[in-house]
Amino acid sequence: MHSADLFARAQAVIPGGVHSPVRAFRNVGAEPFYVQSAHGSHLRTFDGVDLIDWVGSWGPMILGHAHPSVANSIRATLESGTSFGACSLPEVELSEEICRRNPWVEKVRLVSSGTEATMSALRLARGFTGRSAFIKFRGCYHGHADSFLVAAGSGALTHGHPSSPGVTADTAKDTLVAEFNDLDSVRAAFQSRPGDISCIFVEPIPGNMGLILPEPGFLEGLRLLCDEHGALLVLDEVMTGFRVGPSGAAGRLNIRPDLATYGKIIGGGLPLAAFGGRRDIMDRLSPLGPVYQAGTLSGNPLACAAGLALLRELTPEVYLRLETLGARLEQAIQAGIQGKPLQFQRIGSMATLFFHNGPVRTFADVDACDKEAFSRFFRLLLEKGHFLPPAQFEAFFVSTSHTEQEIDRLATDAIACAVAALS
Ligand code: HOZ
Repeated sequence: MHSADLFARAQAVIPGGVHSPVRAFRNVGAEPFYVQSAHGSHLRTFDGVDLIDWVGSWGPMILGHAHPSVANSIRATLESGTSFGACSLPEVELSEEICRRNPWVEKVRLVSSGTEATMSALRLARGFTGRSAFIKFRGCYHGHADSFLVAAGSGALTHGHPSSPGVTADTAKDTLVAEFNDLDSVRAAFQSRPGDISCIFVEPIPGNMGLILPEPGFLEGLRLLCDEHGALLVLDEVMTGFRVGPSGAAGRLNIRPDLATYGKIIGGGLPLAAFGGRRDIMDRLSPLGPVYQAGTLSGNPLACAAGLALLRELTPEVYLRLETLGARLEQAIQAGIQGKPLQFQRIGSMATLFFHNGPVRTFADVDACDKEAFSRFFRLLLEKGHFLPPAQFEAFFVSTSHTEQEIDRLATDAIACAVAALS
């Protein structure tokens, strides 16, 4: 059985053959491979190919695949059952751990996906403030709930549908779009709906239009504008939470959100996400308050056990190691791309190589990238045994399971493939 056979079978019963669009590799002009197994930093495909994985399941695999602590924890918990639809110990322990590591999370609720987390946080922000509209940023991605599929990033942008059919005009009118790193555009959005903005929703370090860094003062400015207008600041840390530091981007950049959303790492590779924040806001949730939110698999014991085991492994030494590996990669790549229309951006263990001449700081910069060159780059790098996200508008991830040799190999191969893709 080969990947091509599986993809043919899949296309007969699954739209586009995939359960999430970016996996189809369509915009990079390739066919997807099927993963047979994954250990540490490596994937093995059904075609017998060994790949170094820089996607890491889009973020959760911060320690690499099948980490023994996570696997053992899942195994041990499995013996007691897989889902109860009733309260259990792992959900309490994971919730405590999330609150302990993020002091602004006074209370947290667990859900099953990042989309659910952001959708629920937005409803809560609206319910708490009694306001309808909210501000998001062009190119930021917060999952695929209707309100967020307006000028969205990630797969929506990659596949050319940043605003999706099926989202009604009535829904979209309450989503105000501002420009990342441009406080004036945020002020204008506030002015357009005086007294009706419930919250600003933002990836503090966007990873869903490639990795963009907030400029000094931008996030602080958002905090001030929220306070000035009585709106909530919601940081979407699904990608950055527990990734760029033990308390995510909020901790690393010293920005205090009212609410925050988490996913990916906190489930240890199983479907789990969360939203949390100020006690007075969170207590508006049912059953304490009137804002409704629920889920049959919320707080699933297996997912909580996996997440808890992973979080307990994330010591200061782990973050130091990730920082060291990320810096090593950056140094090598920067040296090799000097003078070329390429831009490497990184924070900690997240990074993107943009096909762009000069810094990428706004959506306009992102939009100007050479996507054709990126497609060639992706295919060339895959041939050399590296799996990078199959899209320019994504970040890739270094894990503690990557070795120095693999980092150096990626740098060498990425430079060579990028130069080849340009010509
Ligand atoms: N949300 C993930 C990071 N942008 C992508 C996952 C997917 O689209 O399948």
